[in-house]
Amino acid sequence: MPVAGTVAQTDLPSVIPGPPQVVIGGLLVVLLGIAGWFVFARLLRSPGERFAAVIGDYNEIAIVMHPNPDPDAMACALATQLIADRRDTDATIYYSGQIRHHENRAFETVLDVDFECIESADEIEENDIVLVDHNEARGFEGGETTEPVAVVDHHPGEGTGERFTDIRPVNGACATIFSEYFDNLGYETVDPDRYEHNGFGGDTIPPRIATGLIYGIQSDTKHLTNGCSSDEFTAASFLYNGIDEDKLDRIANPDMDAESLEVKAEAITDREVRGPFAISDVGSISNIDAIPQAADELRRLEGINAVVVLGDVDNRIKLSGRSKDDRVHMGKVLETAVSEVPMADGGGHARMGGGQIPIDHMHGLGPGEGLTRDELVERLFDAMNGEL
Ligand SMILES: [Mn+2]
Repeated sequence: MPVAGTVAQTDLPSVIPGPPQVVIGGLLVVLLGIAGWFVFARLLRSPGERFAAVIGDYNEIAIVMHPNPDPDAMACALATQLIADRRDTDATIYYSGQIRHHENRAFETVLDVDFECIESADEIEENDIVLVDHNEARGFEGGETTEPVAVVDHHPGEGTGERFTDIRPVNGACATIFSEYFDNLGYETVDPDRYEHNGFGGDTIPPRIATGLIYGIQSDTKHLTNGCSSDEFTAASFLYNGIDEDKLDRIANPDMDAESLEVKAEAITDREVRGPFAISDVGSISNIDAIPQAADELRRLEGINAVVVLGDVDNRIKLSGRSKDDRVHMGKVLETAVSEVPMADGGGHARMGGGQIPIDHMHGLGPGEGLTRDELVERLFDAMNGEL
């Protein structure tokens, strides 16, 4: 009997339908359900929400723009800084190279922004890096070994962020992507006049940032005429109310220094035209930006399909070429034309290119034959005609 009693006792839990098992089983189902829902909800989050969540995980981040940043890169850096600020993350913006071209400098001045210029990765104080408008860090010492935590870009490429990557080559500007992020996050634009009088809440986009983003889109898409998707128009419409027209005008049409205008005038007056091609030598100048600006202007002349402007700066001949003729690959033209001169370089894309020749080496160096200035012009014409 005692034996049977013992058996009965030990059997007891399994004989009576065990409430603990049911409860535990039920709890497991509920917990799994909640976990599943969380995973599902995370997957469903918009790119803007995921980007903001990643940024918000850090106390401080470095936002890195590509070398010689353009308005699109600058606008995206400002947008990232705003998202960081709203999550109490300190963000510093860095770039390498220079902020050149008068529109780029006007962007920096009119929007009153503060960027740190670096030459090496050691100068970046924060441990965690976000790349905007490019997907692989370059242009500064140690750039190649940088492993960013997040990457947002519209250029094709292999670069990725450790925790977040959003690369959309279909878009004409990276600022388009950031406009969508703001929309994702429920941010709203605010009329610049109202903003000045009433300040702003935590979900508004300051007009200077909306203005920067629209100019980023405009300048990367030739004012919405080139390389656009419908996303650029959606972004423009989203930003519209928050645009400060006065600031936008000052960025888009900055005052030009007298020398740039004079160089443009000289490039046009002294042009040498052969068929659809023009070359202009503007001589010695001090503002290096004036050469590409003059090339842009010369290319707009009726009947001219490809141009090269050359001028002397700092003991070098600088070349800037433009082409709207599919038969003239400007990068290759410049590369071929300067190939005879030691230490010279030339190259670029089909429609635009640049180059430089040390004036001392025009006469040749070592085995190099060198060439005269007139020969250089002849070589440029020959290259444009496909005769080199
Ligand atoms: Mn861009």
